[in-house]
Formats: sequence, C-alpha cells, structure tokens
Amino acid sequence: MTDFDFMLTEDQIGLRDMVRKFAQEKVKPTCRALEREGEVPEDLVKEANSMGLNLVSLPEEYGGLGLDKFTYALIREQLAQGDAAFTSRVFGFGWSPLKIAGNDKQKEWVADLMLNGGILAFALTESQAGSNAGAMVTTARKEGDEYIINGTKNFITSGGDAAVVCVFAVTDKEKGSKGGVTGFLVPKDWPGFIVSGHEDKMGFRCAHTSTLFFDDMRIPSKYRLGEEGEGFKLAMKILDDSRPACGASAVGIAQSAMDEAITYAQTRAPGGKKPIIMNQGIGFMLADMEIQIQAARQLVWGVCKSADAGIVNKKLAACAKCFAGDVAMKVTTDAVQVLGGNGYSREYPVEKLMRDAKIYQIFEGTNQIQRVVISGIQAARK
Ligand code: COS
Repeated sequence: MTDFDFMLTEDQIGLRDMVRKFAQEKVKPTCRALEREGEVPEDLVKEANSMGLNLVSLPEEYGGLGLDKFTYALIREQLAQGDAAFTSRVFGFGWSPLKIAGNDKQKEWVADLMLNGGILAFALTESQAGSNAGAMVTTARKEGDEYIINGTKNFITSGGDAAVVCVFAVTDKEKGSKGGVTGFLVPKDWPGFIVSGHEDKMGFRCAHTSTLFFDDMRIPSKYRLGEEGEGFKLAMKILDDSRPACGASAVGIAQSAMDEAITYAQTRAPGGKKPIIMNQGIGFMLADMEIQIQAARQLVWGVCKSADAGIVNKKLAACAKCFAGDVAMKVTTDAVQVLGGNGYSREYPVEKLMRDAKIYQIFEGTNQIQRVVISGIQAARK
C-alpha cells in the first residue's frame, strides 16, 4: 500500500507490484553487479520482454498492451527503481515516432519487430548539434526513389541494440530547422549503417550509448517517416511525447536513493546511541527528499493524465522532465551525504544512483533546453 493507491485501479496496482518485484529482486542486484563493466543484462531484457514490458506502448490493435501514459509512467518508475538504464534498454524510445508520423505499413513493420523483442532508438544528436538540433549536418540526398544518407549521430541510447533507428537528416540546407530536416526509419544492419563502440559513461551503464555512422547509406523512400522537410517538427513532437516518461525514470532513481538513505539512517547509530535519523540535520534532509519526490511524481502523473485526455502540453512535458531530473540529482546527492563516507563508497548503492541521475539533466534535451522551451511559451503568452 502506498500513499496514492486510492488513485489506482486494481489492474494498475497488480501491474505495478509485479514490475516492482521483478525490479527489486532481479534488476537491482543484477545491474549493480554488471554496471561496473558497462554490461547490458540481455538475459534479463528477455525476461522483461517475456512479461510483455517491451510492448507496453504498442497499441492493442498491433498486438501490444496499449497502456495509457499514466500506467506506463507508473511501471516505468518501478522498473527504474531497479535500474534506470536497464529500463531504457527494455522500453527503447517506444511507439511515439510511429504514433505521430508512421503510415500503416511502417506501423505494421515496426510492430512486428517489437513483437519479436525489438526496440526503436532515436538519433537526433550530432557532435556539433546537441542542444541546437537544427544545426545538424547529416544529409539525406534524394536520388530517384531513394535517399542517400551521410553523417554521424552521437550519444545514441541503444543505437546499436535497436531493431530500428529513427534518424534525422538535412534534406534542404537552406531551410534547416524550418522545413529542411527529414526523418527516416533505418533498420539494424542496413548496408552503410555502421555502429561504433560504446561510450564509457560515468553512469547509466546498463544501456549502451553509441555513435552511428551513415556512409553513403541508400534507403528507399518508403522508410521516410512523415513528409520530406517535416523532420524537425516531428523530432520536437516526439520529444514532447517522451519527456514525461523520462521524468518517471528520474523519480524512480530518486525514490530508490531516498529508500536507501532512510534505511541507513534508521540503523546507523554511532556509539550504539540513537540512530542518525533522530538528528534533525539528517531528518530534515530526508523530509526534503520526500517533499521533492512527491511533487515530481505528481507533476509526471499530471502531465501523463493530461496527455491521456488528448491534451498535448509541451510546457508541462518540459516542466516534468526538468523538475524530475533536477530532483533526482538533488536527492541522490543528499542520499550520498546521509551515508557519509559509506555513501561515497562503491560498497553502498547510492553513489551509483547519483551517477545515474546526472544524465537526466542532460539527455532528451538538457534541463537548460527545457527552460528555453518553458520560457519561450511564457514569452508568447497572450
Ligand atoms: N512541436 C512542434 N513544432 C515545433 C516544436 C514542438 N515542440 N518546437 C519547435 N517547433 C517548430 C517551430 O514552430 C518552427 O516551425 P515553423 O518553421 O513553422 O515556425 C520549427 O519547429 C523550428 O523551430 P525553432 O525556430 O524554435 O527552431 P530552433 O532551431 O530555434 O530550435 C529548440 C530551438 C531549442 C527548441 C530546439 O533546438 C531543441 O529542442 N533542441 C533540443 C534538442 C534535444 O532535445 N536534443 C536531445 C536529443 S534526443 S536525446
């Protein structure tokens, strides 16, 4: 029983508890052991797939579970309490690109890949075009009924493990982000598509992050996602759609860190005297963690419920991703502080959570970009 169970249906509680058990009993210990080597527990990914977790965003008409965004956020948070990178490896970038721009044939094709355990990755970032996505230089030149793609995409989560990668390239340099970018669905192992080695990252180590090269890669027009020139808007819409889920994972990391900190503070009693949780300096830190987590969770849930009601609110999506990411960073840093020297040691789990949290202020649009989005909407308010 948790604080907000009254808001959940019996099915949602059952699903959440099933994912929680899997996350706590299997994902957490396995990923803690493997993350040092940066290994992805593929056997556990298969187990998650056998539970249907990779199909949560796939609509029922295509054979998936077709969960609403709220229920998805609920279970995503639970899985991320086990390990956030593993969560990302299981879900990939979900169904968003297809939902927003896929045609019927593309939907059937990608659904089939997902039903066979495949995921979709999202490739927008380049070395010179991170926050300024419109500055990308990867090109797609049309020749007959094909496009020839050349360029490099960086920091692509699961880019080498995905069955299909959603790639954005410039089709009209003059127009840039205003009508000059086009999206493509590129299948794994397509000739001319090369995946490099994986980044050696400070955290989020149970998912690979790769560089993708496109070397005169020829791909038929039927793999184009949406219309030519609509790719930039499409990429922004996909990010708006995915940001709340990113926030749900960040809440999961924060909750996990707070749980560790409370358990430690209840049992740590220097000199056999009172446990440190009775010291106000520690108690107030733990109370602040609780307040921040509760607020972040409600924001994530609120924006998910709004999306489920058919309201696209990119301001709220940016608020949720940004706030939850900042909360995860603050809470995990404070959890390390509560554990003191032990918090800084790899023998205890909180330093990993602090390393994992950091990426939530960076990827899917840095938290500075979220503030650019939010303040831009405020500036345009009538
Ligand atoms: N939904 C729909 N359309 C959008 C949009 C959104 N969320 N955001 C921008 N657009 C549209 C604009 O309306 C504009 O359309 P028009 O040409 O019809 O006016 C077009 O896209 C270009 O927008 P803008 O002028 O704002 O483009 P910029 O190049 O200035 O982009 C930001 C600015 C910061 C918003 C953009 O570069 C961005 O979001 N960057 C972050 C990228 C990111 O998240 N990277 C992480 C990669 S994934 S891990």
